[in-house]
Amino acid sequence: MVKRVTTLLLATAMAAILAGCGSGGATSSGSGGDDKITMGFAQVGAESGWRTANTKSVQESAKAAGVELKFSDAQQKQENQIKAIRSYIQQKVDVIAFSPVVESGWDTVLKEAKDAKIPVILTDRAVDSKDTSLYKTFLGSDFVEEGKKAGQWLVDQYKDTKDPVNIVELQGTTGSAPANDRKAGFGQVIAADPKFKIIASQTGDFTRAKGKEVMDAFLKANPKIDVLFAHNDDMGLGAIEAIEGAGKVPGKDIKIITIDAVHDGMQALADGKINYIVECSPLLGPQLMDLSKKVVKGEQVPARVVTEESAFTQEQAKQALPSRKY
Ligand code: GZL
Repeated sequence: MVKRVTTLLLATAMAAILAGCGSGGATSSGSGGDDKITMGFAQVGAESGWRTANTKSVQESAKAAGVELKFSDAQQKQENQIKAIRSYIQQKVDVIAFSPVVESGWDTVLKEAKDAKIPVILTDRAVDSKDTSLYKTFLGSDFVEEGKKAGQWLVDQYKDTKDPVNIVELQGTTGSAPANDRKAGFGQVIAADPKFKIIASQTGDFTRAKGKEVMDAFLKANPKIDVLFAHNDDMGLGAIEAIEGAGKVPGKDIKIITIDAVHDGMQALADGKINYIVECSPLLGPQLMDLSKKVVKGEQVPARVVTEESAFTQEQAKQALPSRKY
């Protein structure tokens, strides 16, 4: 009798220990339940209207999907994102997602996540790691395509003139995928005609304040500016303040093309101060949560998920504004 009871107790104890070893995710994060997962999300910062909308989408989608979200804001510093990822590894989250502030310098920390058997999802921005096994998928826009759309609008607008078209460019954060790729796509398209000249190009770090500051300098140094290409709405909105401060009319004296299509940008477009906006959707939350649940279960996911987006003229902005979600 005693022998049978001991065997039963041992078997029960063994079963309990095995259950606790799980996948290193749901059970070890102490979140209980089998399909409830914990996500560590390392956000870039809060630099723009786009980022604010993206953060809202991630937080609301996590709640709706029953995903326990640990969230950090890196104030646009790579070292802060790396620290956050390391802390998520320590906490043994089930999945890590982040938007890399710049493309380079991620291999070491991503290898640490891989060694800890925690899957990583890139969202919004990409990394230039050669080892694509360091992350499960990249969910976000095609920034080269966005730059090309911006360039094509300009080519179409100036198809009937041979005069030089002087362009100034406000680049996004130096070294970031959107800045590198938008510049490349735009440059590829306007290279078709030598009348298009980028006479000045500098980073405005995706912020309104820096966009205004750099546009002020562009205006002082360049008497004839025909076009501004800004890599996001926020820098374009800052530039509008500088252009008006210089006594010029934005959208008329200087044509303005931006990328994002956040509310304030679309309002300026509808008001005629911006001429064309290429959309870059920040609403990545729902897809991110779906992909995260799949990778935690060990299911296959596409290596690349490109978000759908369009572009807007001034007329189209007037029609679209009332129903915009951000
Ligand atoms: C693009 C995103 C960029 C936006 C900016 O997906 O990374 O960062 O275009 C934001 O507005 O700051």
